[in-house]
Amino acid sequence: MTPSSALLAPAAALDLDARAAFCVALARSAGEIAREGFAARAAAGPDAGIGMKGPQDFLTETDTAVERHIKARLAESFPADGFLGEETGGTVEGHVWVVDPIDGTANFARAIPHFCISIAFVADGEIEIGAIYNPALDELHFARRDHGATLNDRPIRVSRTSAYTAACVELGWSNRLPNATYLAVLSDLLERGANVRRAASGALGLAYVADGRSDGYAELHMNPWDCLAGLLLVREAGGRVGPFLALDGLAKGGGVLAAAPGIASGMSAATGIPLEP
Ligand code: LIP
Repeated sequence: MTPSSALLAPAAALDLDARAAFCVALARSAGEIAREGFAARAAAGPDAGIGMKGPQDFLTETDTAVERHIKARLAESFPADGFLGEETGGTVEGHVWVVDPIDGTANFARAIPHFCISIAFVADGEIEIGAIYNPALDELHFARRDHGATLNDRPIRVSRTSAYTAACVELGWSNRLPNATYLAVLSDLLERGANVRRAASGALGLAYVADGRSDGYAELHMNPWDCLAGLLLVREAGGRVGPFLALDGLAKGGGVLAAAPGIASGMSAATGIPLEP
C-alpha cells in the first residue's frame, strides 16, 4: 500500500490491534527518557535554566528528546501514518498520531512530579487509541475505542458523584483566552459548590476523571495533543465529553469538557461547552 493511499485507508483496514500494543510499549519507552530528564532537572536545582517558547509556555530538552523518540519509532513501525506533535507540528490529514511529549511542562521545568506523555491515534474522525503515562508514578492510563479504559491494566470507571457540594473538578488555564473568561467559569463552578483545582497538566486532569479520582475537567481552549487521549479515556470509562473533534479541534484546538455523568450538565452550563449525546 503506497503511503498516500495508506493515509486515506479506512480505520477498518488499519491494524488497530498492532497499533494499540505498540502504543503501550512506546509510552513506556518514552517514559524512560522523561524519567531520566526529570532526575537531571531535579538534580540541577531550582536555578537551572528553563526554556521559554513564549509567556507561560515552557520548553525543556526532554520535551524535544521524547518527541524525537516517539516520532522516530512510529515512522519505523507505521511509516504511512501521519504525525502531529506539540514541538515539531505535522499533519491533520488522514489517520494520525497526536503526541504531547511532556504534558505539564511547567511542572516538569520546576521539578514538580506531575507531568505525563500523551499519545493518541485518530482515524476517520474518531479517537481510536489513547495512552497517558506518568513516569514519576509509573501510572499508564490506556484506552481503545469500544474496548474500555484501564490504569496499569486494571479497568477504570468515572466517579458516581452527582452533588456539586461533594464534587472536586479541575479547570485548566492558559493565556490563550482572557483571564476574565476563566474567572467567570471558575466563579460559576465555585457557586455551584464544587472544589476547583488546577494542576497544570490537562492530560493528567482528564486521566483522573477517567479513573474516578476527579469528577470533571474543563478548559476553554486546549490543543489536540493535550486532550485527545484523555477524552477517549473518559468516554471509555463511562464519562461524558464535549464534541472536540466534531468542532475541528484537530486543526484548531478548542474547548474541552469531560465529566462524571452526575455533574456533566452543570459543567456544560458553567463552561458553555456542549456535551456529546
Ligand atoms: C499544558 C496543558 C494544560 C494547560 C497548560 C499547558 P503543556 O500543556 O496540558 O491543559 O492548562 O497551560 O498548556 O504545555 O504542559 O504540554
